[in-house]
Amino acid sequence: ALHPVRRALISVSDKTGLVELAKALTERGIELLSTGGSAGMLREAGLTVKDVAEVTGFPEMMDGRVKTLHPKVHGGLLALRDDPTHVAAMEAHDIGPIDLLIVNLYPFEETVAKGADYDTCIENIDIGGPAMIRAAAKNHKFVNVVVDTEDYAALLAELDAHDGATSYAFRQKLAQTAYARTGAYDAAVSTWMADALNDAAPRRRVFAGTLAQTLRYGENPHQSAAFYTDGSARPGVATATQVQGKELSYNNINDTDAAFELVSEFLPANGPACAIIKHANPCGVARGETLREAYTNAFDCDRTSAFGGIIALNQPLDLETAEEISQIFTEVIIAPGADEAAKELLSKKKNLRLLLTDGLADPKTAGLMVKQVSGGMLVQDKDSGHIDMDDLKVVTKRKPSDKEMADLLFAWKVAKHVKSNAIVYVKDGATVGVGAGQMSRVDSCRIAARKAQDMAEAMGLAQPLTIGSVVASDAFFPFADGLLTAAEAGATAVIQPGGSMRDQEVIDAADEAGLAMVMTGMRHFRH
Ligand code: 93A
Repeated sequence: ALHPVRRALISVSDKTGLVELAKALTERGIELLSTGGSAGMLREAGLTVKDVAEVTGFPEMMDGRVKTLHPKVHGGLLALRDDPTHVAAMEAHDIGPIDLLIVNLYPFEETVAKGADYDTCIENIDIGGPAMIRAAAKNHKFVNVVVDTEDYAALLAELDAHDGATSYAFRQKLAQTAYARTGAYDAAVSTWMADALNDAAPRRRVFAGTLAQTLRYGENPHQSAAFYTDGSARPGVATATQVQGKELSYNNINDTDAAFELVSEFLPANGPACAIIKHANPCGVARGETLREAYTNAFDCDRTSAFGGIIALNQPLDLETAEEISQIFTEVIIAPGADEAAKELLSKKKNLRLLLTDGLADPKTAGLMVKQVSGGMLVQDKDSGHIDMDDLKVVTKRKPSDKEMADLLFAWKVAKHVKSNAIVYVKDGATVGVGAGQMSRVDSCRIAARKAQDMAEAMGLAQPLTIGSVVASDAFFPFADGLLTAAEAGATAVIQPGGSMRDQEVIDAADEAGLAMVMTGMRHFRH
């Protein structure tokens, strides 16, 4: 079902490529109708265009709130060209058919992202645009609707392939895209309003994203996958600029996100920090006097796992750190910037992806996490919980030393980003053993200690680095066994939420082993 395109209505906020498109349409003999700003730009470019106001017989009014909401427009979009009663109605009311609609909406999402005030956001809710888009999409049997500047080229190619007409399959695809756009647009409006209400009441929600990238495959090669972005301006994997290397994979995106969110816990003002991630868990996190030292300290936690890992830095990548990282194979580096010299060096590493962000992500910002289960979605606040020194309760006879305290707080921040059950040993501002994702806490304690033992052997050290370390547990110790395992591994201080029925038993065991222990009163499960 080829259908010729004779008349187009153009009404766009994003005027990218507008003049070129309109010229191309005019050259193909298509008559143009347009709204105020779009028409003005086209006339300036020397094109012939008819104002929608002239078609409707009404001026654009109420600050533009009413410009295209008129039967002469909507009748032209919705009329079934093969239905005699519709054709008769068009004739009776002097409604001309519109075969092509080019609309992109008021930039509501961008306005919100910019932090605009309430009234400005309200004014940027487009009403007439979505109404036309939905009308044209419904009538895709005859009408073409283009909502994305990126589809202009495909439209022209289609017109050329069919001598000024388009195919039904093409219009159907456009219509599907169009409804995805209006759906996402209203989702953005309702999400913004939910945030504005900010009263924790149960609320209907719509989750939508914009297709940013089709991925080669998902977690495994037999799964297809894509990356959808939510328009947030938060520094991170979705908004980073990829400087080099092949396309990120599904797992890369997931791990890069984990790495960057973790390293963002460490303010650059407190010194350089590095996180290395494998399978969404950190296999090394450290501070350092220099960025290079932060990296090598993180690397030394678990050199075996760090191979092919994802590295996040809390400061711009410099040459000496880039040189150090280049010693082994790394999948991705993400950092808030990079020196020219570092970029130059890495450019020789074809398989390494370098992603640069605009600063770090604020770990305290609120947001929602969505997790899919069969038959639905689980939605919760992002874990933006954090503790300060004042929130800690010393529960043992011995108080942690200042040095232990610094490492405890460091270990706690890392534990928040380790899959539960999480156990993190830290010494001198570097993880020395990470136990992740175990079904029993005591296993996580053992695994982390054994990994430290393995590293000591590999590095030819006299004793594992857990000797004289501190340990963090993401949730309370249900029994004393986990704590005792950590003490045996050489930990001298413990940080954990507390709240177990057997807290006293665990505290007694800590006292007996000479450990210092603090309780946070906050848990950091992560699954
Ligand atoms: O304020 S509106 O919701 N009322 C309308 O009737 C209407 N018609 C088109 N916004 C409306 N539009 C939007 O105006 C389009 O979706 C487009 O984003 C914008 C283009 O305006 P201009 O051509 O004046 O720049």
